[in-house]
Amino acid sequence: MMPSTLRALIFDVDGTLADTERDGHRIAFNRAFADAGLPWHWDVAGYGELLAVTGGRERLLHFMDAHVPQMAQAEREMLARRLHQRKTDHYLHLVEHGAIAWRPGVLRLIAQAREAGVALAIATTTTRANVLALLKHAGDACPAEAFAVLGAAEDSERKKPDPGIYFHVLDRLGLAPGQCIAVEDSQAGLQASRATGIATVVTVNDYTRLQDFAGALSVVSDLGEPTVPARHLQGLALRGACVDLAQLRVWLHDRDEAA
Ligand code: XBP
Ligand code: MG
Repeated sequence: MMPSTLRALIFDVDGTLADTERDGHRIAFNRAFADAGLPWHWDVAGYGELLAVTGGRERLLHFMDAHVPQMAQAEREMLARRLHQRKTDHYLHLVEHGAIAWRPGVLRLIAQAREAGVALAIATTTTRANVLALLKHAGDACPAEAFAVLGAAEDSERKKPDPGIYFHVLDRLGLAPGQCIAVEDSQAGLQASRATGIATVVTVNDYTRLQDFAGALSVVSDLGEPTVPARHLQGLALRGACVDLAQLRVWLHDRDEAA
């Protein structure tokens, strides 16, 4: 087997670049419900269950199936669209005002990849405006221009675990799956990336740590920083304190050896 050369890192967004769900999307949904005079409130635990449905509008429709079953389908879809637009406005406001924390090691690894000429891409099911706002808030550390491809909800008809967004990103990068590594935080994300054959590192969070990550290259607590080591949880072992390019290349090599 030809040894794989790492040419691109493909990052998921929600839960991977930053802890966006609990303190971002969830709050934004609740604000949209309040604006519309609806008595709905998504608490931290309940939102974790709703995350089984990927895509904010799809999540809303799923919730409405149980809570307003009497509402006509067309009306339900219109309400979901309106609430989701409002929710996006609130989310953008939260990001712009610094409510969202970047996860350990992400900006470090991105900087290292840029310096080494390893391409960067995004593969997310979230709305494009949300990604742009998140990147803008990171400033020079992570400008949108640093990403060769920015694949978002608008680029794939189906949401993860469907692999559509990963196929789109590979196509735009002009690379084979074996030349890339994806970083994901969830089982749905891992299923999407793995279905295209991309080796995937999982960084878990409170909403995803108990999910099934069989088939991941390695599962770690986060990407880690030299002074705040990541914890290895599953898959290929973590050799140092954090996930850097050298570690990713070793993992790709070890995977090839085992194949
Ligand atoms: C996670 C999602 C998204 C967000 C909400 O995306 O499923 O739907 O929860 O964003 P990923 P929207 O992990 O692939 O980044 O409301 O814009 O859908
Ligand atoms: Mg995610």
